[in-house]
Amino acid sequence: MSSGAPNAVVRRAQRGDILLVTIDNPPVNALGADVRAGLLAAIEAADADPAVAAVLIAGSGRTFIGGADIREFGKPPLPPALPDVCNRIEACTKPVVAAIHGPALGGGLEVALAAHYRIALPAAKLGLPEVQLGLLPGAGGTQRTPRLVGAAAALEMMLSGRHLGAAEAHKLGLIDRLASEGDPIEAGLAYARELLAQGAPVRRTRDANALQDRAAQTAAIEAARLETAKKSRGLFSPLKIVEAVQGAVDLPFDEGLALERKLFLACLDSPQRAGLVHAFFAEREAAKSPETQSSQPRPIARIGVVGGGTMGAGIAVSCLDAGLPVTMIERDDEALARGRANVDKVYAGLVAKGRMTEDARAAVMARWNGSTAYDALADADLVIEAVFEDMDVKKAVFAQLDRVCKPGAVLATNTSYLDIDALAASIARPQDVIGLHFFSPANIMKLLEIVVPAEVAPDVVATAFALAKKLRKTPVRAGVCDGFIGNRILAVYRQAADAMMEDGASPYQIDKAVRDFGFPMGPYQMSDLAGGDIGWATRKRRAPTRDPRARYVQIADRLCERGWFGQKTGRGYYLYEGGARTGTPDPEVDAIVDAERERAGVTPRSFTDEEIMRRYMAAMINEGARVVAEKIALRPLDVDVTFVHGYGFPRYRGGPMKYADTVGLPQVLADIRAFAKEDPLFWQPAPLLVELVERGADFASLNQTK
Ligand code: 3H9
Repeated sequence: MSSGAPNAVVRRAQRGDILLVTIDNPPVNALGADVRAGLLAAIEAADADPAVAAVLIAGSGRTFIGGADIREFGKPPLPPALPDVCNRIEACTKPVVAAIHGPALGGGLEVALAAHYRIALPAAKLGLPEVQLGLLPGAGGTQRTPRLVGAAAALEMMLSGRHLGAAEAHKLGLIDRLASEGDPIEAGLAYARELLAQGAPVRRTRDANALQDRAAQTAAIEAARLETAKKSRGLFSPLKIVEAVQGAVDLPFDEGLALERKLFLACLDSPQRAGLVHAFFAEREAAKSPETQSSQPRPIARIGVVGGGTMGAGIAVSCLDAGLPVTMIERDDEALARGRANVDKVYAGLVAKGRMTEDARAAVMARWNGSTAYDALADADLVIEAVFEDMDVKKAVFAQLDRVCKPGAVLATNTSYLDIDALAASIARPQDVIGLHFFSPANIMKLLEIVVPAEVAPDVVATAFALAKKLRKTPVRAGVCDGFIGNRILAVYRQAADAMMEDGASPYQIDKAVRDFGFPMGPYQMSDLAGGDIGWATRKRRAPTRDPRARYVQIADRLCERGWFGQKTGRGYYLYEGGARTGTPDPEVDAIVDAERERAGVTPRSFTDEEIMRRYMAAMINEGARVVAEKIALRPLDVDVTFVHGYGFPRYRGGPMKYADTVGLPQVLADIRAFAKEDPLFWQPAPLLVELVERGADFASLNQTK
């Protein structure tokens, strides 16, 4: 695209003496090469044309500009570069106005900041979310924002990545004018005319003076540096953001821009950027399934939840938060009162912290209904069963649902492991039965595994995805198997961890290695948090079908036999004295581990943290490959999204399958083959992994993402 001509994605229209420049690049007006060229050309044309007195930049559709085109990152750069485009906009000799009516994010806000005046409509959302992609604002954002709003506010925006509403942005000084609801272009034109009538000058953000009080700016930067070093452990770009803002305070504008460019390129090259961008696209791809493409969801206005325990209550809160009315079923009045209390306690906590008003709590609780009679679910559009994890108990619930629910109601089970095909086959309407696997606490955790049994109707699957969207969950489509995507893979890498524990690594060393890798907690802390009894029940259930040749580490059973289930019992792998939430290592556990090693005839050896992670990740990746090959996960990216959102996998590494690609599949396979020398049964390479290595391919090749 030559930079002299208008193009299809940047339209120009003369409105009196104002040149209206509209970006029309669906879906979000991202600043791809054509848009950049079009903007540059428009500004040059405006400068050269005596008939133009001012320029108005606007976005078509719902978005002003969603930022740089994320798909271009990691590819050879295409001119013109966005910083140059922004500088050219700022250098324009005629007033340039930006009319912001929707998201103006990242490079989108940077374009607006390069304009001389900004007007925003009520739906505007302004933010610099680059940090969430492992980047920093790289088109002048780190230099212009502090000059406009001061270092503290600029750092807060850039380090949190949060979106500011129009009113807040106005208060902060990020925009000059708030417009009321209406046509953004008309509002922008009126503002531009007003400016012209006043003889308003070209006003460049590079000359703005919010950084004058140097001592205050430096103090704000120091505070941010300390806070970031603590809070953003392991992350690359946040400290670079602080450094760039330091440059804004210390350096002349052009030198600050050069520093920003250098730091931006370092971020762009980092594996964290690749991991985070992968996660961004993966979660959007995962939210699509063959069924959402082919069918329309059924309407969902009323929700039923069977069971008011931890899961049932969490699910109810999640639905209530989304504005849906919920009817909860429990077996007797006492259990129902407990269920209601479990729900109410969440809101009471918010009120106590000042995050919710009493009135708002009352309004939410007014949407909650309870009953001990299933007939109360007669008009529910979707019912989620969250009772005890036992097939007979669940079948009994489903028999009741079959009896009372209206035709077409979606009947969902929140099982973590059980065979949903068998559950569906136990009633007369298997086409309406689906799995909705929430993660605890269900009102907080983002992941929702949508488990698709063989007989389910496609529009029921589409309805489950629509529900996930309403609940602001991150959905992943999973097939039926023991544990679906997440828990099935978890069971395998837990076995790898247990084997290392028996072979000589302490549970505390393993947890630390896993935390240092970027997980918020290690597998034994996680077990203590979830309750060791849950895994114990699963192991007992699986015992009859376990391969008798398979290694079975019994340490967890020894703890459970003592009633040490973790936090809730005051001890598990760790000690939780006086109700503490953070455990301390327990010498008695060390003694039990020693005794088990002896019983198993193992001579303990030492492990480096690196070896621990190699084994841990190899087990996760190998089982991930099986899950993909069996179509339990549609693509490797579905495994990645599951682990990032449900299992604390560090987002900046993209997910286990992305991580495997980063390490290189030949390396992962070589590790597995080396480990197989000790335990060939456990460390059998997944055929898909072998095949990909033989073809010289990677997991990304199976993702078909853009
Ligand atoms: C940056 O700007 C760097 C600069 O500082 C420096 C450069 C030198 N690019 O989320 P949705 C796609 S970094 C390409 O479902 P919504 C998305 O994949 C960037 N594609 O919609 C999806 O595609 P598909 C800083 C993008 O209405 C479709 O658009 N900006 C981009 O719920 C719809 O997306 C950001 O980080 C993009 N920038 O939300 C903002 N953005 O239909 C990232 C979206 O094929 N974007 N797509 O699946 C967002 O936060 C949301 O997309 C937005 C709309 C709020 C804009």
